[in-house]
Amino acid sequence: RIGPTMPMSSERASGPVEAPDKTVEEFVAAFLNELNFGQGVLLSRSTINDQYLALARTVRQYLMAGWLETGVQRRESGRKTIGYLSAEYLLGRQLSNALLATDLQDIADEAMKQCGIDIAALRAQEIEPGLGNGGLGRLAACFVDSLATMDVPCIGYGIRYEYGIFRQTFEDNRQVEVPDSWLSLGSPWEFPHPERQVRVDFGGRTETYTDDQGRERSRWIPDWNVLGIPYHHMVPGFRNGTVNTLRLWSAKATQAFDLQIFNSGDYAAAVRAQTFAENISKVLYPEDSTPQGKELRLQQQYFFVACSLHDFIQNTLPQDFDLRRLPERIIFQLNDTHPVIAIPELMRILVDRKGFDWDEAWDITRQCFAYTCHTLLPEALEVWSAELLGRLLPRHLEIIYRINKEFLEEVRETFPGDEMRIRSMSIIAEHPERSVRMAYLATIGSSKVNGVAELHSQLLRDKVLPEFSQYWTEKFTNVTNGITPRRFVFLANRRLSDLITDKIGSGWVTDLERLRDLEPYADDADFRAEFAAVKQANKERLFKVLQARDGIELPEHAMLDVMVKRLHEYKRQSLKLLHIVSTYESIISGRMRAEDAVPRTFVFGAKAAPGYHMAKETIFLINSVAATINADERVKDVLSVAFPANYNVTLAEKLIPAADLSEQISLAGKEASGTGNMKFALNGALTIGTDDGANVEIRQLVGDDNFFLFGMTEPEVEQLRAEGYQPTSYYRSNDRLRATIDLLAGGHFTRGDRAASAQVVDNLLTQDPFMALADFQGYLDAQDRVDAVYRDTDAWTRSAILNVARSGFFSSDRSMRDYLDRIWNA
Ligand code: CRA
Repeated sequence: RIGPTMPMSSERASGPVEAPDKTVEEFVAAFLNELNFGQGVLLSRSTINDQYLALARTVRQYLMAGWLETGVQRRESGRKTIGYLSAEYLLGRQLSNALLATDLQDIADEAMKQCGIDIAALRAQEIEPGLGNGGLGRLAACFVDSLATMDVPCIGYGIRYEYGIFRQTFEDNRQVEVPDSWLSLGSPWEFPHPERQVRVDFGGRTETYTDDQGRERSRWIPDWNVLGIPYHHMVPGFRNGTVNTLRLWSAKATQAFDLQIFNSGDYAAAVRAQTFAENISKVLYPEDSTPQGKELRLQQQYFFVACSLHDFIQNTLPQDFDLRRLPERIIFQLNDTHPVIAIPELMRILVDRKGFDWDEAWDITRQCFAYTCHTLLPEALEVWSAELLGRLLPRHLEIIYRINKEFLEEVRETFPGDEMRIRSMSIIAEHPERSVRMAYLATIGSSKVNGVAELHSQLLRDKVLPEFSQYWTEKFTNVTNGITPRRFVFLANRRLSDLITDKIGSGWVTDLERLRDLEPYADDADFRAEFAAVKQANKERLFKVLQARDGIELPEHAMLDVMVKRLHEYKRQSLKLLHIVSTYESIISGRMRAEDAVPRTFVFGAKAAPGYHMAKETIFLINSVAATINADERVKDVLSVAFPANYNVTLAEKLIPAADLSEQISLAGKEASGTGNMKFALNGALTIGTDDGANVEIRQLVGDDNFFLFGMTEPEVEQLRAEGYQPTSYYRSNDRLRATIDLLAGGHFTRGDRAASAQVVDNLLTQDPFMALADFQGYLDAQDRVDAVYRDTDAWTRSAILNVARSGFFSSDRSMRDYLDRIWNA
């Protein structure tokens, strides 16, 4: 308690915050307390949702002391903070992760049993926060997990979307999107802090004036604004007492808003104005690597970045902090270009608000940012029209122009007369309209730029930003992505975890390279039998989930061949489909006897961006093929195809541990990294894949014998494209390909309706932008090698064990160490 003689300087003066004891009795008491006093219900009258909320709040109690203590330490220590700026965090369910982090799983199980509650039903009650599209958003969630586990100061900044990634349903085999109202039953994991609201300005104009020292300056006269309300989430480290913070911003209308724009005294208009403001954090754009350049999206980006910078500078740093030392205290990591408007925003704060000279402000700013590029697709590199940027953020556009002017003058000094080069390095593009290349702004305004796998970083230097990587060799680096072993092995695959821990101890959970110690067990027949039994048990668990969730029935004994990721042409779900149809065609045409085939179950999981036509046609075709094959007695129990709707983190946790074969078959040079590939390898699936993204590193580590490689290399792809790629030549010269495509085109899977499959088929035959037909034969040959190894159970299991033992490199803890060493200097 704060006593009269106690110094007020220590934040601990308000008394210790203690967690309940880690006993079943205390847990039950805390739970009933939350149920009665938090939810206001009696156990006998409580619903599952009441119980879920009370359980979540009980677990929260065990994290609270650590959270508050971590906050005190962070403020007192003066250590550099990682400000992770990300428009997406694909968190997955929180309850199981919190129970895992606090080591309360068994106690909670027993406590719920004593209350007569089935804890599985409570776990199932949680709607996962799907505040991301795919890899990039899930990566952010893995990174904050690792930083907390490593006790590194980090604040994750992002947007509290009211609606996350849509829920996918299928109607007549077609994708139908349903809004994801994940907050509708209340989220026990967030802590709103309306008192820490931040005002964010938009629109208006700039004007020049002369300051009291006679300097010409510019200022922004905005014409509307919104409030950002922070919602804090705990990010618990793994059993280390550290709890970092994720701070997600929600938009709220200001009073001034309706007064300024709609000051007619019109009540309905005022309410409309409120809706307009609050739309900013309403919904996640469901586009994975294909931004549409929508105005609302730019509003979202500036909104969360402005809130976050303000929060750190005004509320997190000590009062009167000398901002010249800002780089000692923060590094903002830009998760792709989405938050890059932070660079001119920091310049605006320093120059317009804090009175810094331009040069000094620029020097500070560049040290405070680092940029990660996550793509190679040209259409994924964000470019904002200057007209739009100038209308929404006129002062920022002015700052960008000046950054560009000064940068180009610098380049001109190094390369006098090389106007071609200078134009190609300009942040401003002039065609087809004047626009701002956000990746260039990010590169110029950051201390470091990295790609997300070795091959990707190489191609980033050579193909995407070649002039910049020549100009600043040292600025460019690589950090290969990683995944958290806590969620994706320990939590998702308890059986495998127990088996591993039994042999090598539990240190691997926070030091994944220790999995190497499993290598000798690959040659141990007893261990192989146990390992295979774990895989089989995981399959049975998955089949129960799919049966309950989707009504899908699958055969018990078949190779489980899984392709889960966003639906995109470059990822080539259509190539997977060609393989399935080709196998099916071989059997029904009598070329192969069903008894001679290795029984396989193919599982797809994939959402398509709602506006991505070809992706949606592909989903339709996969579903149509699945329905036909599953109903065909000739291939019963030999071929099955499952496409459960709404693939998400929750389903991934069940699917990945059950998989035998991991499909990573993008066209070489297109997948920046992939992270699903790592999750599968660590759970003992073998990969069939191209030489692309992190597959390259997976194969190097697990060894050629334990990886099924096929397809063109990136240089071969480039060469073929240069020669003039003609998909029809493959169709004409390859009998199996022709038979496959003919069956697909002939209406066999679409009740005779040839038109229904025509768009995907014609696209493959006439354009095939991602060269599925060129890699078809290589893929089939690799699948034959898969079958051959799978027939030899011992050889297969041995390879699977070696995949686990040799994939420790792909822990996101290692990624974080690389960022700390190569980028953050922290
Ligand atoms: N779509 C890449 O395509 C990569 C992740 C995370 C992606 C993946 O290959 O594993 O990022 N790119 O680095 C992206 O979102 C904007 O670009 C992805 O998730």
